[in-house]
Amino acid sequence: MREIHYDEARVPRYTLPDALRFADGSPVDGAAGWRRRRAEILDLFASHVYGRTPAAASSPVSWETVEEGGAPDGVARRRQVRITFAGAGGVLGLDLLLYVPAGAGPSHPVPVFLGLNFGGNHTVDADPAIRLPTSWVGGPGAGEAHRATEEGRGRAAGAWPVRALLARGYGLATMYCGDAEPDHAEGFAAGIRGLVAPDSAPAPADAWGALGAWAWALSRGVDALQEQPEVDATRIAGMGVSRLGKAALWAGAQDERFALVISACSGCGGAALSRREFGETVARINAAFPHWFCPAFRRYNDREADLPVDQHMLLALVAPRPVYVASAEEDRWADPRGEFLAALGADPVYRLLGTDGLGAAEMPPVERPVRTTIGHHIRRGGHGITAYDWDRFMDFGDRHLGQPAGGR
Ligand code: GTR
Repeated sequence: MREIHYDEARVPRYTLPDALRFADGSPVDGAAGWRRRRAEILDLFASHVYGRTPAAASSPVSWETVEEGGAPDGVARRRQVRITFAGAGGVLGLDLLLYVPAGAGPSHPVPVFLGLNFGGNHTVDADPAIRLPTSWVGGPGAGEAHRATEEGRGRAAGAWPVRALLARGYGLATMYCGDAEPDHAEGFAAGIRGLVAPDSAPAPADAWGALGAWAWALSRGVDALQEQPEVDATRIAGMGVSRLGKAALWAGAQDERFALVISACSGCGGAALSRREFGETVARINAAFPHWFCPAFRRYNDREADLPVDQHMLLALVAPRPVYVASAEEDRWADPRGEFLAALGADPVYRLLGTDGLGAAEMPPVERPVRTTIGHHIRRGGHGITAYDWDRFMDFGDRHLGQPAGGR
């Protein structure tokens, strides 16, 4: 495996595949041509990177409100919805936690940020009414039993500014990624992938991976949000950080019901260009996380130049809907420059579709956000998500989804 490095001088010369040329070399002409090229690119990502989302995974899905109440501090309403998928191999439950401002209702539906969380909905806020996940959990405090505990309440609150979102008129919806698939190499058996195809070993080259399963969960979240009278389902922003930012981009690429898509520090297999080979590489990610991508993606270990796509094309699949790429200065593993260059690489598609694309030709200085239809910032600090990131995401939401009434 090629050595990992952080040296611009060692970035190879590369040519990105042209998003605006069909596989046969002919140029894409206008918006109608882009629809056809879009389908081609979507298929390439399914065949070579994330795997195909099986049609059998789209239904039947049902929803049930399992808990409702006022929270937090009386400024909002909380609702917990159990999303149930019944497949050939059994039943899978996803718990959606929704907060909306107290004034939201059928005559005043609000835009919502929807994102998966890493440790369970109860980690997002100390609110004692949040249900603990019953699925496998990893990370600190999970113990050998891998079960969520009371101690985990609010542990990830720093990554989820619930009150700030509500104060600006937004709702927040979140689900635990492990409900859809526990994040470890054997997790598929307990998740949607195992449920849909219980006996499909060995997996075909284009079989979906965990990122596909998490993207699927985000779309099931949209299904459920469409049923909530306080939610404006035409204004759902799909978001995620790191591996869940990769999943958010893949969800937003496939599912055009996401009005806006945000990734933070999503790096390799997310917003960063694979061909730069800077920081985390294809070979390294496939070795460390063999369950994330489809088996075919391994063909590109140390052979990034052979990929029929690169990640600028994933961002382009969101076009003309607004997409935001957030990076962090010290997060070199995720290659911030490669993330910016992917945003720049998506620009011609956004412009073809009549938007203002990315309003920067060079990588902007730290904490100078770009708010055109392709949004971007690089903030101080390291890997993760901060209040600074969220403030910029809300600014971007105000600009592109329309400032929520009741917001500032
Ligand atoms: C890292 C992984 C990255 C990123 C990150 C995360 O270990 O190499 O691709 O996804 O995890 O999810 O925090």
